[in-house]
Amino acid sequence: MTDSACASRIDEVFSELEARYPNEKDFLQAVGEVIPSLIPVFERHPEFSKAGILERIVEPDRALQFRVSWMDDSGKVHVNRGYRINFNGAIGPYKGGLRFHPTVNVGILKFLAFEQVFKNSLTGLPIGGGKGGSDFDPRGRTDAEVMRFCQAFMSELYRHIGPDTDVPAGDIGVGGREVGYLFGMYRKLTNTHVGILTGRSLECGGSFIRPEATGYGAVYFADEMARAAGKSLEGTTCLVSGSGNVAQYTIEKLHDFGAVPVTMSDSSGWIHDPEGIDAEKLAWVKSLKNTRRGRISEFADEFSSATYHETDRTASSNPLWAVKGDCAFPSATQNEILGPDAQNLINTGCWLVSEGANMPTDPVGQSVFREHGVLYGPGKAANAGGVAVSALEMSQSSQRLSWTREEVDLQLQGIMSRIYTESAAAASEFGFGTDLLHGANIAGFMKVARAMLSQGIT
Ligand code: NDP
Ligand code: 2IT
Repeated sequence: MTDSACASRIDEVFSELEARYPNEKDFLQAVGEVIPSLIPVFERHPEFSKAGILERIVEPDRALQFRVSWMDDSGKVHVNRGYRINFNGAIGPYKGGLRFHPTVNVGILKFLAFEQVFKNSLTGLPIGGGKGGSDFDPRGRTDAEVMRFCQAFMSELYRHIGPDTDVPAGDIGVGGREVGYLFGMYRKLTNTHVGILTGRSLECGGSFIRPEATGYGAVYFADEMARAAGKSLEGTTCLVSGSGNVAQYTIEKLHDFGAVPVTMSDSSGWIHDPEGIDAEKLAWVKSLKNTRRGRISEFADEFSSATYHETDRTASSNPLWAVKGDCAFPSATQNEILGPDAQNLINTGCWLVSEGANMPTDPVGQSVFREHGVLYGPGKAANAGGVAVSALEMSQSSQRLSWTREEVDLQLQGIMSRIYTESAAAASEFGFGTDLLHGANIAGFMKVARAMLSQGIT
C-alpha cells in the first residue's frame, strides 16, 4: 500500500467504527486519540495492515454483561448491570480495574479497556488489557450494602476470571474495602486462595506500594519529564483534582519532591488552600474519604486557610484549572480538562501536566498543550504505575512471596523511567518530535501488534 492508501484505510477503519458504535462516544474518543499516531507505523510495517491488526485491535476479544441482584438494608431489591470487557489478551492475561459508578456503561468500559491494552504493554510486563464494573453507586451505601453488592457481583464474575485468565483490580468506586469483599466471595465460591484480584490487603496476599502506586507513579513520571527539560518539581505549586486513591498518593509523593499541592476536588466541588495541603491535612483527607466517606467541602470547614467552591456542571470550564500553578495532576475522571480549561492552565503559567486519571484531557485540550509546548504526560503512560505494581503483585502471588516496600518502590521508579524513555524514543523515531502522546501510543502498540502478528489470525 502507498503511504496515502495506508492513511485512508486507517481513516476508513475509524469511520466504520463510528458507524458501528455511534453511542460509544468515550470509546471513539480513545480510539481517535490513538489512530493518528499509528499512521507512520502502518506505513513502515505493511505486514500489520496485511494481518488486519488495526481492524482487530479495536474490537474486544469478548465483552460480558450480567445482572447483579442485591438487597439493601431495608429489604428492597435492586438490580444493577455488571460488565467485564476482555479487550486484548495477546501479551498476557487480561488485566484492568473494576469501576463502580452510576455512569458506567459499555462505551465507558470499552474506552478504559482499550486504553488499558496500550498502558499495560507500556509497563513492559506480560499483561493484556481489560476493564469491568457496574452502574452501582456506592455513595451513601452502608458497608453491609456494599458487601452484599460485591458478593452478588462476584457470584457471576468468578466464572470468568482466574490468575492466568483475567485479573481485575480497583478503579473509581472500588478500593481496598470492595476488593476485600470481592476476594472473600471468590475464595468462598472456589475454595482457592490465588491472585485473581490485585490491590488486596497485605494480609490477603497484596503487595506493598499497590495503593500508592498510581499516584506515586504519576509524580515519578512528572519528575522524568521535568528533568529531561532541565527543570525540577521542587518548589512548584501543583493543582490536583480528585480526592480518592490517585489524588491522595499524588499529593503524598509531591511532598517528597518538595512541591506544594494546593487543590483537591470531588464530584460536588473543589477546595483551594494557598498555604498548601501538607502531610497533616492530607492525613485528614484520607480519613475523611477512606473511613468517614465525607465530602471535600468539609476541608474548608476544618482548615481556615482553604476555600470551597461548588462545581457548576453547566459551565464550559472548571475554575480549579484557573488557579495559578506550575504543574497539573488531573486525578478524578475522564474529560475533566476541556479546551477552555487547558487555555486557563496556560494563561496562569502551567508548564507540566501528568495525568493520574484516564483520558482526563479532551482532544481540544491536548492540542492547546501541544501548541504551547507544555510537558504533557498522557494517562496511559503517566498513570501506568498502578497496573505495573498490580503485575508485580501477580508475580508475588505466583511465587507466594512478599517483596519489601523498598524493593517494589524501586521497581516502580524503574518502570516509570523506562516508560518515559521508550515513549520519548518512539515519538522521535516516528517523526513526532518530543510528543509523548504519540510516543506512548506507538510504544504501547508495537509489542501488542507483534504478539498478534506472531499468533496468526485469531
Ligand atoms: P476513587 O474512587 O478513589 O476517586 C475518584 C475521585 O474522583 C473522587 O474524588 C470522586 O469524587 C472524583 N470523581 C469521580 N467521578 C467524577 C466525576 N464524574 N466528576 C468529578 N469528580 C469525579 O478513584 P481513583 O482515585 O482510583 O481513580 C481516579 C482516576 O484515576 C480515574 O480516572 C481512574 O480510572 C484512574 N486510575 C486509577 C488507578 C488506580 O489504581 N486506582 C490506576 C490508573 C488510573 P466523589 O467522591 O464525589 O465520587
Ligand atoms: O486504570 C488502571 O490502570 C487501573 N484502574 C488499575 C488497573 C489494575 O489492574 O491495577
